[in-house]
Amino acid sequence: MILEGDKGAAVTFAKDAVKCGAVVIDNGADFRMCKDVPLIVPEVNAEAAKKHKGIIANPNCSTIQMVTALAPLHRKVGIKRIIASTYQAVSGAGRSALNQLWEETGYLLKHSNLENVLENPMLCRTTEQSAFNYQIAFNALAQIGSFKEFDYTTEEWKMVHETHKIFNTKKIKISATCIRVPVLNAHSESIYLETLKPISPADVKKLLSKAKGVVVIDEPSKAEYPMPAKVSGNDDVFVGRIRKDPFVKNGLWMWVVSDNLRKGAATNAVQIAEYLIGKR
Ligand code: L14
Repeated sequence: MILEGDKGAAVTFAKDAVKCGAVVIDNGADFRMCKDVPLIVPEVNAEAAKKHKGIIANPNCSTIQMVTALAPLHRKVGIKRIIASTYQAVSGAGRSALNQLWEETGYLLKHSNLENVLENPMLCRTTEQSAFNYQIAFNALAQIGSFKEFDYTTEEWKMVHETHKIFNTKKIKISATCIRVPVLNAHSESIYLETLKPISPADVKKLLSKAKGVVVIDEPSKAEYPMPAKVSGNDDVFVGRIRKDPFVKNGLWMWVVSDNLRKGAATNAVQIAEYLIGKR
């Protein structure tokens, strides 16, 4: 069978698999916003998975780690507004993207030197075959996906629409900026939120420490906080830098790091399957 353009394999295969009696958990973006397709993060909205009609969607990696960290807070004090900035790893864009980062880094180390790179950092040429349009080594790209409404990218809109669907409310004001950074694996997110009811940073730490799938690493006195190079290879969502906005009532910051290939994709899909067969 031929896959349809740049659509995920599920567009071609899911309906037939469902006809044969399978339940399809799709890791792609094609069905996420369809009405009859539950969009599931087990820690957040597992029960909604039961309403499936054969297809269940796995959310976008950036959405999964954000809602996993925020769900306990949303349940307890309500979230009014979210402003998120992501620092996304190259692995999300696939093996060819990882190769691009690796090769560019190697090229610059071999053919240039620090003084030269500081003066003229964009030494790597990209081609039509490159995963990113621009050099990713020693760089940061303010584009993930393509540009859409109000000049937000598809990745930024996914964080808005998918979060609304998973939390089952469109009332939360969400705005995101998604940035690609030259990190190999695990996405980081700087998340600012305003809650409806007040909660102290100490209580946020307590609440998140008890939450399933969440690990708090937040010891400023010991310079301990989550970081992608350490979190890569783990299944949990790691949260640190929990602190209040001294100027805004009910304003909070946190730093959320998770392995985008594991909890952001494969692990979450397996957890949905485990829930369906009663193992979670
Ligand atoms: O929507 O390029 O599942 O890092 C996941 C990987 C979107 C792009 C998705 C990336 C994709 C993202």
